[in-house]
Amino acid sequence: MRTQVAIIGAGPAGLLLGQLLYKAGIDNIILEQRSADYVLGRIRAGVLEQVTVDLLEQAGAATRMHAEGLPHDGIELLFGGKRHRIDLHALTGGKRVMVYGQTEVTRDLMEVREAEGLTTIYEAANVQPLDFEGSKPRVRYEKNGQVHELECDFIAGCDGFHGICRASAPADKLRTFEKVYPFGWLGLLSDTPPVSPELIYAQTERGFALCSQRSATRSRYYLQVPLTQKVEDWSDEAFWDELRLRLDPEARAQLVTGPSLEKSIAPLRSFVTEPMRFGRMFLAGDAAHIVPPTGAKGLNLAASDVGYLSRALVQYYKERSEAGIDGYSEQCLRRIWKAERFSWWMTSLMHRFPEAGSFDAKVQEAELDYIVNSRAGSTSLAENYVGLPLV
Ligand code: RFL
Ligand code: PHB
Repeated sequence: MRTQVAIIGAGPAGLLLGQLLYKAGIDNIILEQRSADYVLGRIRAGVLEQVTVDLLEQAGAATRMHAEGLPHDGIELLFGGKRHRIDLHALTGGKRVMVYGQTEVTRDLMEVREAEGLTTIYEAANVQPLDFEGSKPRVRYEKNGQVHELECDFIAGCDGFHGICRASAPADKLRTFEKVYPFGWLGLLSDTPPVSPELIYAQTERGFALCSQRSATRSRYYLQVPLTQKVEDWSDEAFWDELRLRLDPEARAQLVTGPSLEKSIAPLRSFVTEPMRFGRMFLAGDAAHIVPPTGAKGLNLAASDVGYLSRALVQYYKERSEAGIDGYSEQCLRRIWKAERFSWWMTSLMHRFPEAGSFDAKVQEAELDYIVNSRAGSTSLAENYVGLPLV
């Protein structure tokens, strides 16, 4: 079997790349180790930047998002028991974000891919990128106990943080930068109306909480929890009780609770790999970097990486120029490091750190007070939250 671009991983990065390349007339095959249902069962991100919305449009996968997604013009910061609105729209000259779940983005991309008759090989085992430092890369994989090889011009490693592509890159050519946080997020999804029209990011003495949503009838809430805790330690009742304690009186009164549809704990981490290209293999999305979810940037970075990569590959095939693929890593990393900085900053601002003393707590309070009361402070948050432009 042969294709132009072999894509490893059918998460949002791989599926979006496949669609952008297809639209530009570039042939691709996706290899995914899990089943489609498994991929759709992962409840993750919920906030899309305009850049991501634009790329989904370009990919021809934006119809349902425009019909069902919720454009949001602001977010609220809750601290000292009071909520303060950050007017994203006014502070950024008219930009906004779209609240639409990663599950839905993935489903829409899977559906357009299937409708176009493009190949995705699910449940591909022992996927191995080979010979990417030469001119004829290959990907070996097993399906139903049989070994297959896919020949290609390029390999796109869109296989997430635990994938095989970064692990296959030559160790002496790879640098990693990492910060692990001493807490995780316990998330709960429920068929209950959101507590408030906009997202609430809450900084409290008991720890961080986030009130997010998927629709007018489905909510997503998160609580900062110590890494020592397990999801089994948290009954639904315990979750709702703790969330109430981290809200302001009005939100507490408004909160509608119900049984959880999903509950899970995600550790928080900042991580970057440099470079993102090894010969004819590129890394994109979580395969190359991780951000803590506080800035809502993980899925958006995955989208902007593949936006750059598809542009670079179009340049290669249509204009016979290698300038795009040569500049890919540097171009991505410039945007990634800014999102890493913002996500780290939002995490530091909003969470309770076990090692922090009373001085740190006062500085955190002062910073929050500065942000909501200074136009420069709010603008900086807003500009990063809605997403920096693709350059
Ligand atoms: P994904 O979504 O992890 O997809 C990678 C795909 O590659 C497959 N794969 C392989 N396939 C073949 N062979 C192999 N050897 C393979 N190894 C892996 C996997 O099965 C998978 O289908 O990466 P991608 O596409 O880069 O997308 C990135 C986003 O998923 C991610 O950045 C965000 O979801 C991060 N994230 C969040 N981001 C936010 O902005 N807001 C959030 O609330 C938020 N919550 C989360 C998250 C990530 C989580 N993880 C990774 C545990 C919550 C969780 C729990
Ligand atoms: C979510 O809805 O899952 C979500 C929203 C905003 C974040 C993180 C997660 O910052």
